[in-house]
Amino acid sequence: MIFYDCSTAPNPRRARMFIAEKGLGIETRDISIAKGEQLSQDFLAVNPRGTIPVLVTDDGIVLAENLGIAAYLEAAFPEPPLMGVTPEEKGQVMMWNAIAEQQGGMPIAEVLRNTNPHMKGRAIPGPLDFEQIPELAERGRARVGFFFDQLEERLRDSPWLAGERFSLADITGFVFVDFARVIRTRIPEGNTATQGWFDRIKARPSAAL
Ligand SMILES: N[C@@H](CCC(=O)N[C@@H](CS)C(=O)NCC(=O)O)C(=O)O
Repeated sequence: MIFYDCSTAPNPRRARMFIAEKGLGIETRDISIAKGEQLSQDFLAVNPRGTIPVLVTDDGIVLAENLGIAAYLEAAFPEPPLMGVTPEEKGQVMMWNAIAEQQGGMPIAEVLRNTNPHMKGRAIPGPLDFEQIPELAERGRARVGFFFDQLEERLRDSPWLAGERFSLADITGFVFVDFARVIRTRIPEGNTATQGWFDRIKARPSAAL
């Protein structure tokens, strides 16, 4: 297998943590977004959508998208389970993963990509160029606040996002909470359940990679 990673970006970090939590060692190639390598002919030949992460299986199947990579690795290497064991857990993992991705990752990206001068004309990842829309950054900020509220409410009742077991949903939530620093946003003071959860994940070896 070959794993296409980018050390500076949040979505590849999610896959990198998942691979580490599975205890797998996979040949890794770093693609520098800063140098524009994701849009090079060589990389577009691997993933025409020009995004990272990508996992190429031993059979040459190309898996872009975190969820595709995670589902494949979970099926091929079931231990330790990271996507739930019982039907209830499996449902909750997918639900909280989607909440973290769509209500955490997306608004943070909306703020960053619509304000950062280096991302002018690159407001959306991928092969097409889109101009920045400042109003989206404003909307994104309000949505990030709501994301932190939702996390705190859930983590006051549950040790992990999907219940009693650490999962893919925690990896996704953790990576985006950490990435919020790029828009100068931290876990709000007083959100002690979220802070405790974050610190427990930060102490895991996979978070240091
Ligand atoms: N939904 C995709 C998102 C992948 C994605 O957007 N990756 C970003 C890095 S965080 C990227 O490839 N950016 C390339 C660019 O900005 O041109 C996934 O979960 O794998």
